[in-house]
Amino acid sequence: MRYTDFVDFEYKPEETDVVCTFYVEPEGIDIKEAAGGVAAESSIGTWTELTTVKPYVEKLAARVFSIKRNEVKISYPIELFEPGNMPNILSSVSGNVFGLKTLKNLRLNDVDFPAELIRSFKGPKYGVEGIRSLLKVQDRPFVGTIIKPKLGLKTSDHAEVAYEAWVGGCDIVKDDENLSDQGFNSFEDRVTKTLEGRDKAEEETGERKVYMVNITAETKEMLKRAEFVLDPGGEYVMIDILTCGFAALQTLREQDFNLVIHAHRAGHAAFTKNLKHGISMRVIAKIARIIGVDQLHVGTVVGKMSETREDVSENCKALEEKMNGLKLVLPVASGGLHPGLVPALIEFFGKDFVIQAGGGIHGHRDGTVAGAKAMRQAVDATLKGMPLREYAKTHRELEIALQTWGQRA
Ligand code: RUB
Ligand code: CA
Repeated sequence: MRYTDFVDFEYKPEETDVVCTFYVEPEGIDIKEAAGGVAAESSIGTWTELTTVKPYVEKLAARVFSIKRNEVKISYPIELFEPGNMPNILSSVSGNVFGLKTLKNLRLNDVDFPAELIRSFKGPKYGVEGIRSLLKVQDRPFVGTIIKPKLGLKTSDHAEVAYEAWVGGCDIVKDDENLSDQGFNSFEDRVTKTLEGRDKAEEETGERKVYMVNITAETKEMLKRAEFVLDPGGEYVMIDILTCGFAALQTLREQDFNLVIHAHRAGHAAFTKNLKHGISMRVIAKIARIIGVDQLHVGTVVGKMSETREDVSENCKALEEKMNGLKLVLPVASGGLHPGLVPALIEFFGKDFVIQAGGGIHGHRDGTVAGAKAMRQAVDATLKGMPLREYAKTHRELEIALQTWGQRA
C-alpha cells in the first residue's frame, strides 16, 4: 500500500474507531500524500510497498476520511490497540509520524476515544463531586496556594507557611512541581510536619483543609510515598504527569488508594505551545482524565502563562464533556494569579475550579495570612456581586493586594 492508498473519503468512522484530528503541513509533497503518510506510518504502512502484507492486515489500515485545508481526520480500527495501554496507543497516533521528513509540521489537535478503550482505564476516582464532598465546600471556587519560594525552604518553614495559608483562608496547600525529597526539605518529614499544621488549622478555622504533597518520583518510589501520605491522614497527592509519564500515572491510579490525584502538567508547553506542531493540551487533558486524575492545570486566561481563552475553554471542555460516564475533572487555574484577577476568573470558569496562587498570596506585603485572606475576600466580593474596590474599603488585606497588583478591568 502506498501513502495515498490510506486516503478514503468515502469511509465513515465506526463507533469503535479511534478518531484523530491532525494539523498537517507537508514539505515537498501534496496534502493528500502527506495525510496518507500520517495514516500509514501510524498504523500498518511504511515508505515503500511490502511483500509481507496480507489481506487481513490491510483491514487494519488507518484511513484519512477528511481533509479540509490542513486539517486532516484519520480513523483507526480499535484492533490496532491494546486496551488499557496508553503508551501503546500514543506510540501509534503520536509516535514516529512527528519526525517524518515530508512533513514541515504536524500537530495532534484532538483524539476521540471509543467507549471500549475508555472503559479499559479507571478514570477519575473522585472528580468534582468527590472533591466537593471531601472539602465540604459547595458554593464557591476552591482557593489554593503553592508554597513559595518553590524550592529551598527548610521543612519547618515550609510547614509554617502552609499553616499560615490555611489559617488565612486557603482550602488547599500544595508543593511546587519540582519539590520532591531534596536535602533541604525531606519528603517524610515534610508530610508529617505539614499535616500537623493542617490539623491545627482545621481546628482553629472549623474548615476542611487539604495538603497536596508532591510525590513525583520514579514509579515504585512514588507508590511508597503515596502510601506514606495515607498514614497520618493525608487525602491528596500531586504528580507531574508528563515528566513521570502516563504509565506511571496509570500505575498510581490502579492502586486505587483513597487519595485525590492532583495533576501538574509541568513541561506541557514543549508539546502544546507551538500551534502547528506537537500535541494539544486538550489531548493531554483527555488522556489524563481517561487514566484517572481528579484535578488538572488547564491555564488561566488572565495569568502569566500563554494560553488563549479558546485554548483554556478547550482544555476545560475535555475535563467536563460527556465521556462514557467518566467523572468530571476539576480544572485548576494557576500561574500569575492574584486577588485582582478573581472577578475575571470566576466570570470565565464559574464556580467549579481551583484558584491557585503562589506569588499572589505569599507576595502580599503583610505576609501569607493576609495574602490568603485577600484572596478569600476577592472571592466573597465577586460572589456577592460587589466590585473589589468597594469591598476593599472594609477589607484591608484586599485593599493592599489591589494596591500592589491592581485589578483587571
Ligand atoms: C504558579 C505555579 C504553577 C504554574 C504552572 O505560581 O507555581 O506551577 O502555574 O502553570 P505563581 P500551569 O502563582 O507564583 O505564578 O498551571 O499553566 O501549568
Ligand atoms: Ca509551580
